[in-house]
Amino acid sequence: MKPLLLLLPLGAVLALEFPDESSESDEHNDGQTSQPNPPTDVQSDNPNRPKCPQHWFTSYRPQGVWCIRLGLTTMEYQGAKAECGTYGGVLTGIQNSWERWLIAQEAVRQTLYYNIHIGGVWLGAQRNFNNESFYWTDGHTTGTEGIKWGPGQPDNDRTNGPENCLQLIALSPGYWNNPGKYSGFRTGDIEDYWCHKKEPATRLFACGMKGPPEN
Ligand SMILES: *[C@@H]1O[C@H](CO)[C@@H](O)[C@H](O)[C@H]1NC(C)=O
Ligand SMILES: [Ca+2]
Repeated sequence: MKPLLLLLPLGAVLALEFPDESSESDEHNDGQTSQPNPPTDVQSDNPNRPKCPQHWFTSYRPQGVWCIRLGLTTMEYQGAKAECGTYGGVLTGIQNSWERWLIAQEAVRQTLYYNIHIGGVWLGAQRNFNNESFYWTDGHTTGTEGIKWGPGQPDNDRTNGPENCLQLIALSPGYWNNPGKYSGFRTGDIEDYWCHKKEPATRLFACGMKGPPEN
C-alpha cells in the first residue's frame, strides 16, 4: 500500500471503510491548492447507526441514509453513469459540504495512489432544458448546499456545445506548480462541463445509493 497523503479528522469513518490503510502524512499544503478544511458538520461516528456496505461511505442525510462510492473510470458521463449501475447505484448528487469534502478527499486519495495530481469526478446532475440551472439526477439529493463553484463557474462555455454536466475537481497538494486551466481551483470546487469531454484526463465517478433504514 502506498502511504496516504493528507486526510483526515474524518479518520474514524475512513478507518472503518479502509481498515488496512493508514494515514501517515505531514504533507504541507501551499496556499493556492490547499485542501478545504473539513466542514464543521462532520458526522458523528455513532456505532449504533446503520452503515453502508463495504466500499461505500455512509452519509446521514435528513432524508435518510445515503451511500457514496468513488472509483476511477475511463468513461465520459454516460459511461460513468452506466458504471454506477453495475454497482447498484447511480451517479450521486452532493447534499452538503461534508459530502463534498468527503468526495474530494477520496478522489485525491485514489488519484494520488497513482501519483496523479488532478482528477475530475462525474456527478449526478444535469442542466435544466429551459434555464441555466442544474438539477440532481439521483432522486435523493436536495438543495444547493453541496455546490461550491470554481472560479468563473458555471459559465456554460459553448465551445463544444452546452455544458450540461457537472464535475468536481480534485487537486492534490502537489498540483500547486501546474499552470493549467485549474490553477485557480481548490479541491472540491465544481464546474459545469461537457458531458462527452474528459478533462482533466483522469476521471472518477461518484456513485450513490440508498442506505439501510435508520430504524
Ligand atoms: C429551471 O427549470 C426547472 C425545470 O423546468 C425548474 O424546476 C426550476 O425551478 C427552474 N429554475 C429557475 C431558477 O428558474
Ligand atoms: Ca464551465
